Amino acid sequence: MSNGRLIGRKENLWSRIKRVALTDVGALMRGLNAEDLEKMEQVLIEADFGVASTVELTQALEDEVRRGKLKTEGDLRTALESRLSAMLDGAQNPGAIARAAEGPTVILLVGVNGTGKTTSAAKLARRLQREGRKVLLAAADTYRAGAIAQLQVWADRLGLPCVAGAPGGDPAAVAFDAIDAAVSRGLDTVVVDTAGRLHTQEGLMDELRKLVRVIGRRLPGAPHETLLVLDGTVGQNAVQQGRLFVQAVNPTGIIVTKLDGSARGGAVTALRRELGLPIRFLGVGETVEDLQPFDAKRFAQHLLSEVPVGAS
Ligand SMILES: Nc1nc2c(ncn2[C@@H]2O[C@H](COP(=O)(O)OP(=O)(O)OP(=O)(O)O)[C@@H](O)[C@H]2O)c(=O)[nH]1
Ligand SMILES: [Mg+2]
Repeated sequence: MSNGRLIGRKENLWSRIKRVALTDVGALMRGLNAEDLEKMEQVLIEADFGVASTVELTQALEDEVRRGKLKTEGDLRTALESRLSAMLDGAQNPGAIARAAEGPTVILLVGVNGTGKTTSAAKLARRLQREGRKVLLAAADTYRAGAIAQLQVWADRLGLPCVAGAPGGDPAAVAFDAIDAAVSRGLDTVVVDTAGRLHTQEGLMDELRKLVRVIGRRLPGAPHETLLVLDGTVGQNAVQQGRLFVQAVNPTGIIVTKLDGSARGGAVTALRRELGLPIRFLGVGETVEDLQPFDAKRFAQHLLSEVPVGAS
């Protein structure tokens, strides 16, 4: 890692763009040249935007400069922010969780190990509980030792019922039982936590496909939401992981976690662009309150200024 990058990490994105790519004050008047653009691309790539988003952004800006639309640094910043916001925008109302027309609503959380599925299940349950829904948690990670107990602890804290099977048991059976329990107890929402790791990745995808199939057979139209939980600190790796889940279980949206602390949010743009799914929530800490519905405009502002996402 170069020293420049280390310095860059502490500096906000906009000052980095200015320092690296807009050194020549005449650049905006004469039009951005290949070198300016290359430098801007470099800054965005280093900030985890990914190649596709970076190229799209810089080309759009170059075009606007060429047409004489951006004359000052302020114009450029505003244009970048609004482009980013448009790229990030995905859902009409990212925080609105679907509701089944009939019977319980089933929400599935999927993702690789350690991304924050179980924590996000608890956060989401808390949010839905606050909206007046009657929530039941389902511990369908039967693979990892301790996973069931972890979800049960959250359920106890939130005062919510939790359905779990035996360790090593069939996760589809847990989901099936959870739906039955919700129906018989008159609960309207089932949040299903799943495993992040099995013996193999293909094994995990097969298990998730089966889980979705069984849930759909028990309750036509379910799962009503499948939320893909991705770790915002792992950059392009999250894009790679995400692709597997998109193919296997057709998620309805993304929760990007761990965007508190020092995480840079460029990866969120790459995820939105390359997975083609709406960003629905951001995880911004380890407590049940640390879940924010995604706001594209606000996030674009945060990205440029690099105020921590959790702070308002
Ligand atoms: N800082 C921060 N930590 C988080 C966030 N979400 C989850 N974590 C932490 O990340 C770790 C893993 O979270 P889990 O919810 O257990 O992740 P998981 O995806 O269920 O993991 P597996 O069950 O092993 O697949 C825990 O220490 C969480 O407290 C977040 O938004 N911010
Ligand atoms: Mg878990």
